[in-house]
Amino acid sequence: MQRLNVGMIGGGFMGKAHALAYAAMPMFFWPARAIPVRHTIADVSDELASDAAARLGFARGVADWRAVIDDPDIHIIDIVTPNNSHPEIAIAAAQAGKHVICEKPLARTAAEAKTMLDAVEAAGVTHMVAFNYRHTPAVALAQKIIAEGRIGTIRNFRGTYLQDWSADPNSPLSWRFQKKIAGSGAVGDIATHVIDMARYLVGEIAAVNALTRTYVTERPVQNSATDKLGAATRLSGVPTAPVDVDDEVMTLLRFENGAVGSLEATRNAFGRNNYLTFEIHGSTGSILFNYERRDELQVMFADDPADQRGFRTIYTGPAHPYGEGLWPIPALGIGYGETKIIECHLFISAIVEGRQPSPNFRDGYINEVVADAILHSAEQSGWVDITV
Ligand code: NAI
Ligand code: SOE
Repeated sequence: MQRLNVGMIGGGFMGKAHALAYAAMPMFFWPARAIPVRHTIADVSDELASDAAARLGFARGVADWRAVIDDPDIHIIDIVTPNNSHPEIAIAAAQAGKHVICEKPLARTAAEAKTMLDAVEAAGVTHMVAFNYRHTPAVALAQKIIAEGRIGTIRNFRGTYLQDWSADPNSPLSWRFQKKIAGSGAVGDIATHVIDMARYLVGEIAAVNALTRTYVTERPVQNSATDKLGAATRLSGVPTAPVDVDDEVMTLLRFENGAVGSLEATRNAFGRNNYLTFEIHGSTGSILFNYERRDELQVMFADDPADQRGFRTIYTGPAHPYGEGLWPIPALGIGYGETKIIECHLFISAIVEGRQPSPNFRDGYINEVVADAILHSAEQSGWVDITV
């Protein structure tokens, strides 16, 4: 069986998630189209790189990502670093003829994302952007139900992504609160996941009308470069510095196909953890999903008998998307890891078959165009058309 050597750049939260997926994917999707091999990992120092290699099962760790790109034995570059470094690494990887998977958001701005898209297209390599939530079986099932016309013409999409890890003002000024590294706040970090869902489920977005808010304007400065995500690492009695990104965004959406919608995303909603939801109303039914109950899809079909109308719960399992590779009975539990295992399966299959997976860098670029339009709309107060 073909083996594809992976060079991973970054050994933090997503390094762990992607490493798990490389190890586990062939156990789930067998026979695998190819076996991904955890070959080399880079981080910012020898110490961090060696630690990441030992922890995440890579054969070696190096302190310079360029050494990974220059290694002729490596077939895949996996970018799991903060957002500002995505373009330089992805473009170098494409120019070296490597297949590339890059975490979301693809870049800080649409202009940066376009340079990445141009580079992978010019090089003819396989590329993927890691918007993994669309691979949750219940979300893929929603997409199938919509594509089959079971809820008719889509009229309304209502999406949220609510978290509370940054609601505490003492949670540190990690890279996610610095525009020069992250690009934006909740918009780029989590609203882009909802944008990806909306495009996947409903279609292209034509215009947005948004507002943003920053509630915590100063945060304590942290020593480490890694983001430990909030309250778990509350700091007090240390110097503070300004936050220059949004904490929260709300926007109206107009879709090209005539549907309308809304999106809310915040990292400051006490009590909400990974509350990524959508409710979709069509002319003959409705669908409801909440990632915090990710085994379940709620559906309502208008042609049900009058005395049985109402939302019903489908528990995803072997009969549903990706069920052939996952667990043998419904409700054993789909986790975050499974979404990354499915993502890995789709990426490796696309490489072997010489085609592009979905979502790829073009999706990553379009999601950034919508994110930029949201930020622009919030600045000028009014509708902004999406021009790709
Ligand atoms: P993190 O802060 O946990 O880890 C980042 C790692 O990259 C650290 O080990 C850091 O030392 C290393 N690093 C930074 N610059 C580097 C460079 N130039 N060369 C090599 N290593 C470098 O960050 P996290 O949470 O893993 O985020 C990484 C990316 O993944 C971001 O783009 C983020 O938006 C995305 N992400 C996506 C998620 C999803 O659900 N798809 C979830 C969490 C993050
Ligand atoms: C923090 O908001 C974060 O880690 C995001 O960066 C991820 O994209 C999201 O999946 C989980 O939350």
